[in-house]
Amino acid sequence: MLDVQAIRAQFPLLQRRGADGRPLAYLDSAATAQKPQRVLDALQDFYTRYNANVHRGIYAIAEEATAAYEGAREKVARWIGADAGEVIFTRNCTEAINLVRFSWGRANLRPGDELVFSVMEHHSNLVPWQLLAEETGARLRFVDITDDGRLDWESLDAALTDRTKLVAVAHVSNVLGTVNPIADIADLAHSRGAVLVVDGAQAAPHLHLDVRALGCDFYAFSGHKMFGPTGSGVLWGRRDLLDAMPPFHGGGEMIREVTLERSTFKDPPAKFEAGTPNIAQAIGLGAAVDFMASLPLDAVHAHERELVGACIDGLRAEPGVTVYGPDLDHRSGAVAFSMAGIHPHDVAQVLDADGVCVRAGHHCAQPLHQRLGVEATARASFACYNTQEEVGRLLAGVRKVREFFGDVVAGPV
Ligand code: 7TS
Repeated sequence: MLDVQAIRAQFPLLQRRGADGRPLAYLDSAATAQKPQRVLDALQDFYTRYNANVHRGIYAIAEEATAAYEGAREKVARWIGADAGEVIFTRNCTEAINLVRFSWGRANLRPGDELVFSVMEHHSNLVPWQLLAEETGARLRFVDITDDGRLDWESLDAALTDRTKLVAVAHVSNVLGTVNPIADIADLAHSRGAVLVVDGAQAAPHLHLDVRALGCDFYAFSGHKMFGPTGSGVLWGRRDLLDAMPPFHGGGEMIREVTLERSTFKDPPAKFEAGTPNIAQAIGLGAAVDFMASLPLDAVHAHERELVGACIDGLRAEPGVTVYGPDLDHRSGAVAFSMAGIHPHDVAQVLDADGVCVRAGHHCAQPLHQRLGVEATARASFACYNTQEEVGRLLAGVRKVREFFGDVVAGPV
């Protein structure tokens, strides 16, 4: 059994109380996770004890800063089963995906090549590929989902041709919660000669990743969703691909030698980290990895599964509520739902009055909402620190929403 109270005690924000005196029920970790004390301490420690730029100073605190920054890279690398030289620090998942777009994409795509992504993608794993297609003359092809919110395998198979150069897919959907079978997708993509980019933003907070077992070529995620600071993100890439790619940004710290006419570049990851990086944030992300490594992850998974299961069952039992996404065996921490005739913003607002934080809107997945036939949904998302009591507060809030709006809205059920 997971000691959830002991986990909660590590998160100062979870001690905050709402207007009614009860603690906040924070059910929006898919947007950003709360931060444990050890991450806050790591930031404070850096700024108060050894704030200096990295990779240049030869005085003591500069060396300490460099060691902590590179130490964080090694922690992340170990956590995802990679070598530190393959781990590039970025600002967030979005920047990590755009790094692939600019560095790999522009060097490897020709007119007539094809890019494949699914309708369940977050805009961060969709808009960059639209822009890349415009920039290179490549074409876009799309993978549909099944009606229960899983990747449609036949549609994926049909979308892949001998012109496919890149397949982009989320490991876990931020709306449907669907966990996609990355290793199988990698096999299929590779059999057609394509590289696979995985958007791991919603997987990294829940799973102990092993990028080699997943078999993908690039894996992108955000630090702030896995208990780290904002401004921290990661792109993992296969070493041979990174070696062959041109730089992302040009500037200081990524060069070997510069003349007025031209420059040569360092090896990865330095080649992709121009300028002063987000040093504190990377160190904070290292502390977030320490936090995750301190958890009994099997118990965390079981706990999160129980929360999601109770949430889905409870919502489905409410008249007029539709829950999106697959069954419990194929999903992770996000549960999107709608209430007949009631706008999700109204749902979120009534819940907020009871100190329950959920997100409402299209969750940066407009094509997915078009596919689902709704403009917007409300979404509860869970992390290791959430409790059944909070699920109960969500369900009570949903009942209150229905009582409040039920009489005034004559919408379709
Ligand atoms: N990919 C997925 C699957 C996401 O859920 C998000 C953020 C991103 C990429 C982008 O992450 P960023 O850190 O670069 O912004 N998702 C959400 C969400 O669901 N609600 O707020 C942000």
